[in-house]
Amino acid sequence: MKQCTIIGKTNVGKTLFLINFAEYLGVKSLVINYTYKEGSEKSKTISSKTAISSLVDEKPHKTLCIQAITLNIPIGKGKKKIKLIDTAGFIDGIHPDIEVRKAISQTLTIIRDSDIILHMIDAYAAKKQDLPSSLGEVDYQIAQFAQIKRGYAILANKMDLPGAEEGYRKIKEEFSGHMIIPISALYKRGFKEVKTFVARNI
Ligand SMILES: Nc1nc2c(ncn2[C@@H]2O[C@H](COP(=O)(O)OP(=O)(O)OP(=O)(O)O)[C@@H](O)[C@H]2O)c(=O)[nH]1
Ligand SMILES: [Mg+2]
Repeated sequence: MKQCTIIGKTNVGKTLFLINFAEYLGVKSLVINYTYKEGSEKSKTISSKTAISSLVDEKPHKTLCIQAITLNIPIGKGKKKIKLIDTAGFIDGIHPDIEVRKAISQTLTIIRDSDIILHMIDAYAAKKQDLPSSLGEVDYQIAQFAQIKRGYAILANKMDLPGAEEGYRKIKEEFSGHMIIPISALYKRGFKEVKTFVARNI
């Protein structure tokens, strides 16, 4: 099964996207496979509402392990299964907490095995400084190494927030030449375009 991995800085909206994108594709209860840093695995079935309240947070570094779901992507008249993977978010520089550092290194290992990389950037924070999700050095590094993958796209998230349009313009300037899809993980906007991109690359 092809792997599609969501990466990006902490707090940009990766986990909310995973949950709401699954719901958009008709998944009512989510079977989430957790892979922990030390290698153990666990599977849990939860509703999207419960998933949002327990896995999404306004505080950074909520996700500290790999969280994967299997999705059916409609292609022509048929469907193709993919593994959609949510990861621990990056920061610029080195995090003081070893658990966060370990989680980030787990994210790095999974990128190698991925067929599609969805690099999420917070469009609302793109023109702001000092937010955990502000556009930063790590985003330029991701764009550098991830573009060797055929299926690499930037998702400019939080387009529902005031000022995000400006941030989106900045993202387009900074990452010209890359595929950039404006979305709102909260309101499920831009999801059709993401679905088309994924379908084209599996
Ligand atoms: N307004 C708005 N808020 C969003 C959107 N997407 C995510 N958020 C909010 O942003 C915060 C972070 O969302 P998460 O999905 O936990 O972010 P994450 O990238 O998984 O963060 P880590 O797990 O720390 O890497 C939460 O308060 C979300 O409700 C969006 O499209 N619009
Ligand atoms: Mg998360």
